[in-house]
Amino acid sequence: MKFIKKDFLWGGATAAYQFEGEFDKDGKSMNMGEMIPYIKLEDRASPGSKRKGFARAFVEPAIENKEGLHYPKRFGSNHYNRYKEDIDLLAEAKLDIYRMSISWGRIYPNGDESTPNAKGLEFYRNLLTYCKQKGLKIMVTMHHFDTPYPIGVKYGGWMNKQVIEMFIKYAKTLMTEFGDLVDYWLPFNEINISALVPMMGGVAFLEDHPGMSYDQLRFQTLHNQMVAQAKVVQLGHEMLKKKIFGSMIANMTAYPIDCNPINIIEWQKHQELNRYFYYDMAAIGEYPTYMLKLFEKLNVKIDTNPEEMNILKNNTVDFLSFSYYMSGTVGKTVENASGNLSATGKNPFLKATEWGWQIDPQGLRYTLNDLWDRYHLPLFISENGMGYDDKLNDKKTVEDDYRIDYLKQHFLAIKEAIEDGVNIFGYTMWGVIDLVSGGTNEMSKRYGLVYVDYDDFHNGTGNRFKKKSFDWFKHFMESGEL
Ligand code: P53
Repeated sequence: MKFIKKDFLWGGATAAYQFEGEFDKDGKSMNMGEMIPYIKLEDRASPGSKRKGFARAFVEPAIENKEGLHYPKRFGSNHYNRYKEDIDLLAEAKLDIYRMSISWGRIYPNGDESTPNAKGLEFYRNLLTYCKQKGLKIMVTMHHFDTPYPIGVKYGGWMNKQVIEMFIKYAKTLMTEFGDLVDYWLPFNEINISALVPMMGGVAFLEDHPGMSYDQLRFQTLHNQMVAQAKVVQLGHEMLKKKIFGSMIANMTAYPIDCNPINIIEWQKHQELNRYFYYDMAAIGEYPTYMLKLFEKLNVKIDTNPEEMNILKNNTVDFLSFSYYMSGTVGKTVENASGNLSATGKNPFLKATEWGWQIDPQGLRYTLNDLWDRYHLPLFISENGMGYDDKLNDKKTVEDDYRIDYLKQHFLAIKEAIEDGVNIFGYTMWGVIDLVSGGTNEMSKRYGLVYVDYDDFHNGTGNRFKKKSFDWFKHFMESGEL
């Protein structure tokens, strides 16, 4: 590969609960995402309220079965049955690496079994072996927003310290069974989203904890997952003797809206709270002082002990990975920027996708430089891409020049960051084969190089069609030319 540098890994990413389907096959239990029905667009986001659209697919109460409702994540892209065809496509596009997740509920459906589900192990062994045969390197996410629902019901989810131990048992099984097949491990996808929306990340419900504040719930959930992550790193280093364990954070780069000093302070606090806190926990293994102060202010008391704090401190990650889709703006004078931890404002210099995600390749260069300077750990972009309501044309393809342009600009930004001196070793494009949207449950919010023939209600053949971006990506992989 002439572009960028030798050994840089280019690839694509998916997640089990958006891609596999067959939600109840071969002993698998359900997770929260699979109980959230499709919500009609008119009932969901309106322009400028993308946050509502995002929240609805996660915060909506779980409804196991209601007639007339469609549950998109139960069906995904039917990858469970079509995995060979999918991996063939990834190999044909010449990807170096495939990032996928393993569904906890296929391995330990209730969490507390003493032995793993053989059928679940068999599926992933076949899949991973097939990836290796096709020459792909593999990054596995152990938890991509899919804690088994039975753990939520019986144990109250991640508020319960027993769940940490159940997760470690699951992680140990994965590393024992697949340690020789997997190249990189991410214990948690977007661990910071757990703190924002604990019902999704961790199956933790306020109703189970009368009198508890939402802040207490979400920061305790996050703490327990951070401890679990550090324990996986500890165990993984012992078992596999390699530095292949990373964190994964939904990166929320924002700019100050202007040079008004009050806005700079507001922006600094926003970035501490929404970015640096999580990276610090994973890379340094300590709570930053501003978080301790915030906990005092919010009356949050983290249930922990010296042993846990030592585990956090002594088992920091080997590399930092993050998702990067967009940037935002922050300031006291920005409407929409306060009150909500993740909401950011508009930037007049940027264009946005239909879902209001502001496209900002230079923000990726900025983010890479910022993180490298701060942490001196190798970086990996584990998600990036453009959601678009692609239409299949008469020639059974999609002319997705907008996506090619998005990817090209972001690849150039990575190149610039490397020229700046940043140590980054790979990139996986999100939803490389179309899958159900995490945030909105739509099939029609598509990211892939490959179109999957399902609509929002899973009408369709499920057949795969290469988009124009597929050929573009393949050419890039073969020639190094953008
Ligand atoms: P969708 C919020 C903000 C940024 C990334 O998102 C996020 C989220 C939560 O959805 O999630 C990641 O499908 C996540 C994927 C998800 C992807 O971004 O809502 O790891 O599961 O599909 C894109 O457009």
